[in-house]
Amino acid sequence: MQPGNTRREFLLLGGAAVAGAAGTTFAASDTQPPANVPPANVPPADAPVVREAPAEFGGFSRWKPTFGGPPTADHYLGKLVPGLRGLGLAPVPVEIPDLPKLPFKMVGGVKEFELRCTPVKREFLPGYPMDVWGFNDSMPGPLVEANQGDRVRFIVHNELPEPTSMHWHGLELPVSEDGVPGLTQNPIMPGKSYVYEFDLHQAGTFFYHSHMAMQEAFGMVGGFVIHPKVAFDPPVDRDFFLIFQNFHIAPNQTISDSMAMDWNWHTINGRSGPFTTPLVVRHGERVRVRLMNFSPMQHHPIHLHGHTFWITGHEGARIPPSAWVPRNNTLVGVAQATDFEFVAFNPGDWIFHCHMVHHMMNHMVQQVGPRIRDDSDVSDYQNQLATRPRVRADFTTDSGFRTPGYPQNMQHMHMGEEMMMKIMHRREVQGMRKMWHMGVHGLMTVLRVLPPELYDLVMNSDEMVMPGTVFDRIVKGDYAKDYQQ
Ligand SMILES: [Cu+2]
Repeated sequence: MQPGNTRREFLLLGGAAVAGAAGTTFAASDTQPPANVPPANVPPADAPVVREAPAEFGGFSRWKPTFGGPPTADHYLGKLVPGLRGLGLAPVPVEIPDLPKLPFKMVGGVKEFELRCTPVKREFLPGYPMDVWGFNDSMPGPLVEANQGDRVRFIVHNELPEPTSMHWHGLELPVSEDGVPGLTQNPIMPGKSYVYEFDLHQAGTFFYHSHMAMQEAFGMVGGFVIHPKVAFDPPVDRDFFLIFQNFHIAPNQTISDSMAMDWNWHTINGRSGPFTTPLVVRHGERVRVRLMNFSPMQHHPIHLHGHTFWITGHEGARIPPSAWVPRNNTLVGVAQATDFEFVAFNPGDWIFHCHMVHHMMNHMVQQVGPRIRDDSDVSDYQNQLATRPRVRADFTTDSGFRTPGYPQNMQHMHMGEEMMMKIMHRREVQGMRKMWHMGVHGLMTVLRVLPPELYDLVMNSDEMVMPGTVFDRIVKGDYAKDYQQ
């Protein structure tokens, strides 16, 4: 890789791409934005398209699907193509959709964090608040972001009705801080607190979790990123963290059956598709996704459409580039984390999902029969039918989809008002196709690769963006042609 002039050219090109806007078909709102909000960069529809010819890296273009290569080359499938940032800078902050970050304060040169182990009501889908356990009233818990070389202190308060213990997964720390009940410490009893303190000499994607098995199944986990002092080369422009989980929650229940072996509710950062918030990036950016699987029992083959990604790290450590593997689907096992990196060269709304078919649905139930124990028989069930009313199967008015079989038979995609508001009225989904949510369930989210002008329109402006307009602009507009000179 020759980062010198080439990288500077790219920075300029990035600026030129933002300035060289193409026409748009968006409907503008009637109201002017407030004085302190700059107007969106949307020129009239007949504005000329001005854009620099895309520079290429060894046959690979950041603006369109290209091979690069040969396979031994730095730029084969975009392998070492840098982001639009310069070399030698600090890493970009991690973005964790739908979850908070854990604040800290400096106390005597130590980064001090506080974690409360708490019951949590987490809305997996609008109208579906589930009873789970987590940290600081969040499930998964808040993201811990720290730097290589930090000394950290965690004050852990147990607000659960039973003992707990905290483990720092993957960290090379003194055994007294490792958080295994009995083996390395006494459990933290209800109402009590415990202090962990250690140095961080590693860098990478880690996590923290209760070391009580059933508590793990209830959701007690959070992400833990340790940044290197200088961003890894090639630098990424965007850095996301996603936590994949499974739960078994029977119809009309809100508590997960942690003894289950199959799982019917699936969440990314505590939400099920289509409530998962899309990852919105600019066309041409280099992107990292740190994907962690904290499902109790099941592994996830993770698939990204429209792009080839490189596996650049695991929860162990950064992988040397000579050992990176290009994939479009990779298996992430239980309690593993994998770092994906790719250049977002292909504009559009791309599904990013687990490929297990049972993980591409939600709240599935058995179609027939009660589950009975071998000391019981079906007459016990039949004698209690009055206490087990049939689930209402009204697809037109049941906004909550509280319906056996949903969504395998896809009877109706009607969404109630609350679900519609919370899913469709988010900045990140503006301009997607009107019925996009039909194809996004369970362990699915969306990667939106938007040309800079459309990115600013969606993410940074107060313009009204009509359903379908951004997608149409990419598919039918001039962008594809502009970038494929
Ligand atoms: Cu899966």
